[in-house]
Amino acid sequence: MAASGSFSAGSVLGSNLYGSNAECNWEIQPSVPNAVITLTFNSFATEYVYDHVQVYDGSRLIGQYSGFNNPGTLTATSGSMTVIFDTDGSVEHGGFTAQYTVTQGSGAVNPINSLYPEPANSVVVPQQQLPVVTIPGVPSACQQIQRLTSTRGSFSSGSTYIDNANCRWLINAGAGAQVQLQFRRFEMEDFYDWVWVYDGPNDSAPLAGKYSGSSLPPVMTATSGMMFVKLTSDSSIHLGGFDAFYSVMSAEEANSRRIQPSP
Ligand SMILES: [Ca+2]
Repeated sequence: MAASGSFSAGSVLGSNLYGSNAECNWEIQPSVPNAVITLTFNSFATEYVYDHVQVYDGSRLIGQYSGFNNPGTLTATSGSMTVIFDTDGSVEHGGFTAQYTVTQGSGAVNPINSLYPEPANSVVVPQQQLPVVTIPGVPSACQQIQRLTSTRGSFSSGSTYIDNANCRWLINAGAGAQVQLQFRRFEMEDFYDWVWVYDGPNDSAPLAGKYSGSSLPPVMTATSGMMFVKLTSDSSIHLGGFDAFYSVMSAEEANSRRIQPSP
């Protein structure tokens, strides 16, 4: 392959799906000395577990990926990268698009998984700009984080959620502000499908609660200025999901309440 480019399986731009019983193989082997290969997935949708993508740095497996979780950006420092896409005989999705760039590394041994240093003499190949792609039939929040910036609003899983979902909403209220969340409808497959609420920008933040089943979760408040909500489901049985309403209390408002004397 050349020093930069892109490839895909299936067509996430249209309604085309990848094929069943496929084994596709891409090898990126630049002739650049100390080549550092950076691969970025622009979109990703495969059947969880059964249709998967493996990415190798030389002969070392970086990871195996499936479902709707975009693997993001992966880096190979061994001089070659191999991408293998295996599918089984049933259930197809839109597949993926990926682009790669090759830069010349410093020749220093890079620790595995660390970010590589940007050497002064590196040649960075301009990245090809791909359009933002969406997969038909999959809610946008289940493809990329849906960002909510109004001071109040609602969001929903839709009238039913999807299998193998990883849907994400981020309410960004700003520093000092608080976010209050109230569910108005809630129906998740008990134990197998969950809604997670975090007090912070992502799922590494403190967990405010995780909920399954059909009881309405309590009203929750995030005090960090951001609230992250995630819906995950397994590969079978999808129910009604949820509708939720949120409102933001500004830093000033939160502060004035804080200094009020207790009753
Ligand atoms: Ca399920």
